[in-house]
Amino acid sequence: MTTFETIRTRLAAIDQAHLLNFYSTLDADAQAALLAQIDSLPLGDIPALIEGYVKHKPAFVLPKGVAPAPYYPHAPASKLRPWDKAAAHLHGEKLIRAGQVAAFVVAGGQGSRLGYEGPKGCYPAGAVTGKPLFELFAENILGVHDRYNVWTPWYIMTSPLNHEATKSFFESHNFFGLPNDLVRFFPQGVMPSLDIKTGKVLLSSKSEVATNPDGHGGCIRALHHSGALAEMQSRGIKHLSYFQVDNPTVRVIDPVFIGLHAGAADSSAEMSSKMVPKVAPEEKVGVFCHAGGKTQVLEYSDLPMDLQRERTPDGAIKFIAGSIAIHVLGVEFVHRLATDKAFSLPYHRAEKKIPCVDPASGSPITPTENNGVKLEKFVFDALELCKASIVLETDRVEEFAPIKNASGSDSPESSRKLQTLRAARWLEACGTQVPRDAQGQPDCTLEISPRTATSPEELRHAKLPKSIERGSKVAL
Ligand code: UD2
Repeated sequence: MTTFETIRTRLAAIDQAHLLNFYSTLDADAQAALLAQIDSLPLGDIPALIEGYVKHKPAFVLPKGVAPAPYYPHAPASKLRPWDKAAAHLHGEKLIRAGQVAAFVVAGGQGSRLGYEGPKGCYPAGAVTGKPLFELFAENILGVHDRYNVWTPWYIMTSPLNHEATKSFFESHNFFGLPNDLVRFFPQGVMPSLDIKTGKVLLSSKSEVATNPDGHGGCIRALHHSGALAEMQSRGIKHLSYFQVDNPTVRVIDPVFIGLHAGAADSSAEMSSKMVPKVAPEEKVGVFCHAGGKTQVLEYSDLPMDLQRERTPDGAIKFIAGSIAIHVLGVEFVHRLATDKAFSLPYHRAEKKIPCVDPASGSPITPTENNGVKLEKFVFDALELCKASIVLETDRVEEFAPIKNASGSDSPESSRKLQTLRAARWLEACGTQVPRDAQGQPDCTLEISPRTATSPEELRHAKLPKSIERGSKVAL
């Protein structure tokens, strides 16, 4: 049988023969590309996925005895759970100096909410300078080199949809001053996008299947398949500092968090997380919970609202630990999962508007309501597979100023304000006067490069102005 016949037979067996409806109208190159694309998809899994995620929605089962996850409080002297921050810091620094830590950003998402064309990491995010997100992360790594005299490798997960654009962005910016061989790009996998009513795989054009990146949880397999994991092991890297591409204030390499992850008595050093206290029960973030002896994140849409609204006797939100998607992953842990044939993270279903073509006529369809289902895996579902996993509380202003939406919350504007607020706090802690308005907010725009400092303690070593002028824009 020719490849065409083989693929046609396989598609017919799973009721997806329409994917070749326009095959005979394509030129030879497009025909070959379409067959190769179809061949790369997990065709055998499709019928069960349609049954389980499109025709029926998977039922959420609340884990028995679910309770809030314990966490290390931001203030180490807190009566809640005292801990030794200085010891964690020292331990983390030792691991960084020993070259056992790498940075890992997941940057394969489509960033459709922001309405920005191109990889999200190219978005101008610096409050004053407009430096792209990728440059801010690179400056974190340059800062680590300045402080510890060690180069921290940086792994960047892209998707087939933005891989080349991401690489050329780094090339055209000369890797933002990082040695080229320090940065490694690898693409995650994709899943076919499915018609919301019938489950049929959508065609994005007559010659291409509509696909979507398989979620940040796809990183476990992608790290392995790409060879990145083997490279890390040969470099002696033991811990991956994991973060999302949308957060300009993330501490790319945080010695305290890394030290706690690797050294705390109740951590298995497999996967650890940072959290911020939720501001309101309705806030739309995943929540760290504990059930059956395991830490897990329950999505806000799954955790029943009456539980989200529960309060402790002193009036605080009981399920308070909101996920900001900052983790440390043990390289051994990722290796154990990725090489286990039985390993798989669950899929999550998202309903989306997916531009496609009519499978009968080939006419383009621009949907005005959700017409498709995307299936994605979430990295935090790996938490349940850890022997023991810890959560560290952090301050929202200190390290969470994400850019997700074009306006309103989590927008470029809210991020600029948070970057400024954090810089104002740090400058004031170092004795610089910062003008504030009647509401107590900084009356200026500030940006501190992560190369200059990633904490007020580091900022003390920088040359600082005595005061900031009202209304001015200052980058340090
Ligand atoms: C995520 C979390 C949410 C909260 C929030 C904090 C999920 C489902 N929710 O929401 O609980 O922690 O972040 O900011 O994760 N990505 C890939 N490949 C993919 C999909 C996403 O690399 O296939 C990356 C994407 O580039 C980004 C990150 O994952 O860096 C988050 O993706 P998102 O925008 O879908 O997640 P969000 O903001 O809805």
